[in-house]
Parts: sequence; C-alpha cells; structure tokens
Amino acid sequence: MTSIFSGSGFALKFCSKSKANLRRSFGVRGMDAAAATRVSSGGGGVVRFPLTASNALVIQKGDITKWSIDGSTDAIVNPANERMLGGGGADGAIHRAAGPELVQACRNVPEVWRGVRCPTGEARITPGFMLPASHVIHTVGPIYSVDSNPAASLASAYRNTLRVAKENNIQYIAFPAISCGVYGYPYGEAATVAISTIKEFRNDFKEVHFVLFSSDIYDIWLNKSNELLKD
Ligand code: AR6
Repeated sequence: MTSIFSGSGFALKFCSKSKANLRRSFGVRGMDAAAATRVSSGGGGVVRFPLTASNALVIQKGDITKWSIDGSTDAIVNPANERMLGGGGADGAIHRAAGPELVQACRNVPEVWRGVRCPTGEARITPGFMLPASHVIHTVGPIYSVDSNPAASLASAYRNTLRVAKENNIQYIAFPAISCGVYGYPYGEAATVAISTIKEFRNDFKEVHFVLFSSDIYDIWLNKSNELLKD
C-alpha cells in the first residue's frame, strides 16, 4: 500500500484489490472541515467546500474506479455513450474494474430506441459489482462540437444523475469531468456547468465528489469552485 499525502495533510490510501480495503480509499468524510480550506491551486490534494452546514463538495485528483465511501450508499458516475455497453476513457476503466457483470446489467437496461439505452443528458443506475462503490450511475454528456446546446445537455446530465442518485438514496456520489475527454468539452465551461448544477442539490447529499484525472482539470475545477461557492 502506498500513501499519498494530500495538500491538506490527509493521506489518500491506494490499496490492493479487496473490496473491504478499497472501501473508503478516498475516505475524506471524517476530514476536519477547518482544514479543508479554499485554495486557488491544491497541487493534487483533497479540498472540501461546504455547501451547507452538513453537506460538502469535495475535489480531488485520482482514479474514480478506486473511489468509495461506505460501499452501500455511494455511487460513481460513468461518462458513457448512448449505447451504454462500455467504451474508452473512464467508461472503459469503470467496466474493467467492475467486471463483466456490469456490461450484462447494462444490456438489461431497456433500449428507448434502437441501440440507445441512455439518451444524451439522461442517466441510468446499475450495481457496482466488483467496484468498491456500491452503484454506478451511467450518464451521457454532449459531444461538444455536435450538440446544438452543449451547456443545456451537460447540465441535464448532471441534474438527471443527481435525481437518479436521490431516488436511490445515495448519500455520497463521485463524478469525473463528464464530456471533458473524448467528447471535447472545454474544461472551464464544463466546470461552470458542473458546479452550478451541483449547487442546486446542495441539501440532498452528504458529499458530492469530483475525482479528476489530470492536474489541469483539477486546477480549473478548484478555481471555479472558489469562484462559484464563495458564499
Ligand atoms: N478516473 C477519473 N477520471 C477519468 C478516468 C478515471 N479512471 N479515466 C478518464 N478520466 P472520457 P467523455 C477522465 O473520455 O468525454 C467513452 O469512450 C478523462 O481524463 O472518459 O464524456 C464513452 O464510452 C476526462 O477528463 O468521457 C463515450 O463514448 C473525463 O474523465 C465517451 O468516451 C471524461 O473523459 C464519453 O466521453
């Protein structure tokens, strides 16, 4: 096991395989709120932004397939495509980590029309299978260069994901930067949509996390959170 010390002094533990060990591998729930100050650049650490007295947005760098809080009321978000049978990027990583039962569960999601299980902007839930998180919420963000209103479609993807999470009593949820990979969404614009939409649900989850793969996206998300969550 290796420990990486975050910018705010907390250890992120990356453990080998067992579900029990992986659980709470990004465990920042117990983190001292006073230590989780707003910073303009965190250098990769875990940064917590209070949304209310008891709810928070948490931003960290990392691999979303390794994230969990309690293995029962937590969910990771999969930036999928409309077929919902796997793909590249985070989608591919999530399917590999969840094991083959995930694609089987996806096949069981009814098609809304031929080849489409989850239209752009909508969301569907499955179990997490071999993932440390208990659930996966699959959503489809817009392809930036093709969508006629990418901001509205991206907001719908976040909003419908959070609605599905609420309906399934999820308390802790982790997002990647939806549409910021293959789908080509500019990072700053995506961060504005993501954080503004999460603010609408500020009372509904104990913690909403962003688990971001790259330093440039992480820094942009931190700066945007500082800007949009000032009060
Ligand atoms: N953990 C966290 N973030 C990740 C991980 C990971 N393990 N892997 C990649 N990212 P993308 P999209 C980041 O392309 O743009 C798939 O083929 C990545 O660096 O995964 O919504 C689907 O099947 C980027 O910042 O999703 C669709 O066809 C972010 O996750 C299409 O890609 C999103 O990148 C969806 O494209």
